[in-house]
Amino acid sequence: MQLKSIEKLMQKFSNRKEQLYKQKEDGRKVFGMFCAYVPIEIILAANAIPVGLCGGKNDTIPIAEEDLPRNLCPLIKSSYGFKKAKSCPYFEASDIVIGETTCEGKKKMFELMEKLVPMHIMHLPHLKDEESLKIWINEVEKLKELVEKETGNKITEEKLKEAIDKVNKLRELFYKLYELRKNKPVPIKGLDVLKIFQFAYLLDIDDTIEVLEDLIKELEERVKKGEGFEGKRILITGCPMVAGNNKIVELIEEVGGVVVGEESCTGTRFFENFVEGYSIEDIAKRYFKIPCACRFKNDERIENIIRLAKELDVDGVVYYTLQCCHTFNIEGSKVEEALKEEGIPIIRIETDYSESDREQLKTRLEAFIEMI
Ligand code: BJ8
Repeated sequence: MQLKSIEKLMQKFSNRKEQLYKQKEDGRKVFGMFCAYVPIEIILAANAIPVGLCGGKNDTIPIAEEDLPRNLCPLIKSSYGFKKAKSCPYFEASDIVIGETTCEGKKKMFELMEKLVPMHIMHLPHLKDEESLKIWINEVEKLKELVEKETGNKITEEKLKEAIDKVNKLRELFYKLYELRKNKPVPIKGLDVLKIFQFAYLLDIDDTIEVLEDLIKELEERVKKGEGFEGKRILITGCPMVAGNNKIVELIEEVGGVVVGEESCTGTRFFENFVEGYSIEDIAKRYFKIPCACRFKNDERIENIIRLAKELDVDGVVYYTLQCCHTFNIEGSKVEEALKEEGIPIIRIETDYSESDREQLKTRLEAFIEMI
């Protein structure tokens, strides 16, 4: 029961490298990014291209460990390894890379990475008060200046409005997708949705919008016919699962679960909240709200998880942490406590990009799914 829109997504992804290099030849600048906090509206408004660079593969970790400690988050090592090995076409296409002060590991890795590629670091304050918001608005202003300088293109009010409307449209489509996933049976598997989020960081935004529009129509048809997937309904929450890292979703769906939602940067943190207005300040305010565990006192995230679990009517929550990701790991205790109070079953999983724990994780997830 493969969806035509997912086939189209895969097709677009396989053509993306060629398309990106062609866009570069045509004079468009490429901005690499490591985080959902980078406001892509600014990049698009200067006719430049944003691409996500977070690494999701184990292969590049050994070369990264020549410079980085072994006990470090695999996402950080994989990303650094891709640059060091020059093996990622998106990295190699990037004219400049935007980093940000989110977690300790990424921040310090950027200090090494800036020897390999031109970088610009955005200061994301970890507090959520008014003073911090001012700092962040200023950071977004600075990004605008940098993007204008790098591209030689002025970000006019009109261009900014166009970009804001486009990214909001993308968000609206993701909201619709989440609405459709409330249905029983759920019309789409979690693994297909994960691919959409992963590729949304890499594809041309117009292509992602096209795929999502087709997908919504296909899913509406499925819902009308009562078609879809049965199984224990699971919400995943935690670290992002970037391209190459599908292990947990694959396992959940192998053992009788079906992922119906993701509270993650390859999930709701990517699209929730519209930019409400057309100024730099409006853009900054939307991104400032992203509830990443690297922020101090992140109760909105816990509220979101409970809300999503109820809205999507899940049977259980899989809390997923990458090894050595202290922020998400520690916040997991608060999430676990809050979910237990609500009577929502939760399992906490910590893993890396290797396959060595696959069988062990499968056994634990199988037991969890049987129990809920
Ligand atoms: S907004 S989640 S994309 S920082 S998993 S590298 S936090 S040690 S990726 Fe993230 Fe931005 Fe937050 Fe989203 Fe560090 Fe944790 Fe590794 Fe992480």
